[in-house]
Amino acid sequence: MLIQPIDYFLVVWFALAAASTAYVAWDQYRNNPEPAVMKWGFILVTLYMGPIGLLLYVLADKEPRLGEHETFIKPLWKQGVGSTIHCVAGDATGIILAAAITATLGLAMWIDLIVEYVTGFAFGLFIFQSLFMKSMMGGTYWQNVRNTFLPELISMNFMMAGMAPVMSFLMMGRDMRAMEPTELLFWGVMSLGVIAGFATAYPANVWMVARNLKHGLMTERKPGSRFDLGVQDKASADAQEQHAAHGGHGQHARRHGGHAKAGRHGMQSDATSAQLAAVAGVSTLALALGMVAPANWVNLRLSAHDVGGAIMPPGMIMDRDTPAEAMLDMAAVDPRDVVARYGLGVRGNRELVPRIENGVKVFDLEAAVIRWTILPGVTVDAYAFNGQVPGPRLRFRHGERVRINLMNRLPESTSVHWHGLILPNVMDGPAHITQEPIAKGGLYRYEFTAVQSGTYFYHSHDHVDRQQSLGLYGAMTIDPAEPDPSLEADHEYTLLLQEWLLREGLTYPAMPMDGGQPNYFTINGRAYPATDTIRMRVGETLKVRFIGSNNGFIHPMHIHGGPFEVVAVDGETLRPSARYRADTVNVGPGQRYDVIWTARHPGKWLIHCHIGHHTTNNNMEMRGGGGLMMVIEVA
Ligand SMILES: [Cu+2]
Repeated sequence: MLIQPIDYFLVVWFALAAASTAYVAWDQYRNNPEPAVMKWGFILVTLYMGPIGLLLYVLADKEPRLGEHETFIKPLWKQGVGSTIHCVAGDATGIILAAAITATLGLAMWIDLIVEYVTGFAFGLFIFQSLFMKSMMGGTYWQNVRNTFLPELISMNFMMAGMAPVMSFLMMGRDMRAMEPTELLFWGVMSLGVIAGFATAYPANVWMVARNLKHGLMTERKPGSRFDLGVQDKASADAQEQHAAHGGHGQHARRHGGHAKAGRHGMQSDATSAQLAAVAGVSTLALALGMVAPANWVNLRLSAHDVGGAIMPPGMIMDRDTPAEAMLDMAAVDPRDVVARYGLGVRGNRELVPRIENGVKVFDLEAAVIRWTILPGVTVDAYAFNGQVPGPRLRFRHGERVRINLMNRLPESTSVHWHGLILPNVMDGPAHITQEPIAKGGLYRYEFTAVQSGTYFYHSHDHVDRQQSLGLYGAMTIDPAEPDPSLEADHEYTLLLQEWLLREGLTYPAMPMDGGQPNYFTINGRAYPATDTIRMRVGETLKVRFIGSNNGFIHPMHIHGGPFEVVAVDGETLRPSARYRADTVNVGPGQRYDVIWTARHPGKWLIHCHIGHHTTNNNMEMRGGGGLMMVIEVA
């Protein structure tokens, strides 16, 4: 699925690559007089390098006019291209196949790289060089293996020196979909890797062609074939010329059906042992650098099974020691897990009507991934109970028996904690402490009797910093057995707070750490100006239940228009003598404050967090503010 701009770019890229490859294949077989192994080399490399492969083909290899191939391909830079194409076709095919297989098997990145190198080298040497070239080079298969070993080693070393860092940094980068062969991004990284590998292998290939260590481009006009010019003398003359142009490699003999002698097949290299040792040595150093250096910055011990598919927030510190679990904790919600989408018409914190079964109030909760609208045109991918953020408000009375069935439809395990309640330990909820986490697709039944009253809430207690930050929480209002008139008001509003981190269309759990800082803030799942407006009249009272469902930040919640009276803290009703007046309460994670505010004068009075950044939407004010802000309109 296309979830990032890069995905659209890649669709276009691979469409161009397919078109380029089709053209090169068609043109090679229809118009270009060269051996099949080179035709295949260009076809494969164009598949991997897209339009760049096509460019190389047209500029260096495609016969410009009938009968000119022999002279056209003579320049050294073109011979170098041919030699590199030949190497890359074999090596890259091996590397890409190995990468797809090792990723599917879930091997660690560092093992991937070694397997890729060995497979690429083997593919290049045993298949592309020795097997396919044998018919042209003559000699036995093993003679070919021996003779091509050193040039193949040098070329492969440089190629992998360019390709390995591209794979390491991009696969273990921010968007680790690049580790999954089922994702377009994986193939995009392979494409870019091959292009980098081609560039790093090219200079050595030019040198090797110049020194007659490797073949460059060749012309083949088999008598009677469509490429036979029918002018034997001219062809022979061209062949001789071509033969001389790069030291000769048995082409002349081949055309006449003969075979060159075993050994160097007429290629007499003038490279000295010292030169060969120097180039091979530097190629090995480059290889080691390309394979090992990225391990300074990225954790190459991880595999596609560990972190494949995770997309990390910009600015998160990821180093060579960052474990997979830390990455998964902060990863974006996968938009493909979204099961339902809700607009501004759907509210959170709606009271859930229970069923009564044998005198027990039964609530059904289902956790799933939804797309939730926090502002006009701004949506988050949330973990939500019953398709709303916050989850539904559970209301029951002191003394009642309550059962909550929790169905887990999240892509990960979960559990629920009933914050502040006195209940049997096994019903308390912390995963791995009092219960096994509820697996994906699992159902768990919580049951207890309410022995308290006041403002409480429930929230996820499995990977809390991720799940609660993504929206897994809801209010619990427990009414006292006997109503207390001093705690009642004309209006009541329950207010649950949350921070969000939304970037480039992806939602990450907001956390007080690098890369996790929030840029959106909501009251009951909406950011101002999309928050509710409370309407009341002068002289009326408003009871606000502040709930610290936010789990990484403290919000000093302030009401304009004069002080309120704090009547309950953390669900505990304060004795009348302990109640106090204030105009701001610090609502920290887990805390609750019940306050009663009186409308003294008509007008628009604000409830808002007193941290300025928390009353902005992505650092912008809209209609006087944003985020944790709402209006009390007093008539
Ligand atoms: Cu705040």
